[in-house]
Amino acid sequence: MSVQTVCLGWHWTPYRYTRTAVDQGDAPVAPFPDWLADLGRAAVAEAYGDPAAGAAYAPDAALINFYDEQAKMGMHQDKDERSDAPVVSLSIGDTCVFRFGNTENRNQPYTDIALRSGDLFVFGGPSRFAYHGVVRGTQPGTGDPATGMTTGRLNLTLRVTGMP
Ligand SMILES: O=C(O)CCC(=O)C(=O)O
Repeated sequence: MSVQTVCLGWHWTPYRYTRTAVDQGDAPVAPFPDWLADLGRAAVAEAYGDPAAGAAYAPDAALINFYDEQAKMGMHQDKDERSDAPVVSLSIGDTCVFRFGNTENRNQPYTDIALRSGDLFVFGGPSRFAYHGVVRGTQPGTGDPATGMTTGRLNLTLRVTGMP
């Protein structure tokens, strides 16, 4: 992993969620905003074709990752949550190659997908614990200037931590 990360709601460090940023002097964690939960609910409703699944979705943490041109993220599973609720991923800025694998191990078979600014990707059902990662090298100049980002890529993943 070579991204820069900030969290909302709960702070994530390998391999746990905490109420404060334990690796940054116990700094407070910014709250998880209602509008972002609404976006997550809309994404799940659309991906599942099921308004009830969307309405039931209650994310309480977001990891926000910034990728510069050199950044990558190795193949991993999102499994530090005490919940199998979907993970909703939103991409903003430069296009990347997202590698979507299988649930058994970090090897092939996997599918490489270009994630562009504005793309939403939902990990749910049998794909919830699929290995995934980002290939090194976002594609400079491919973002949408209307986002206000001049360089790099932001990825937000919305999660249900299952924490009390
Ligand atoms: O940047 C991405 O599209 C993937 C992010 C990711 O895998 C993660 O936050 O666990």
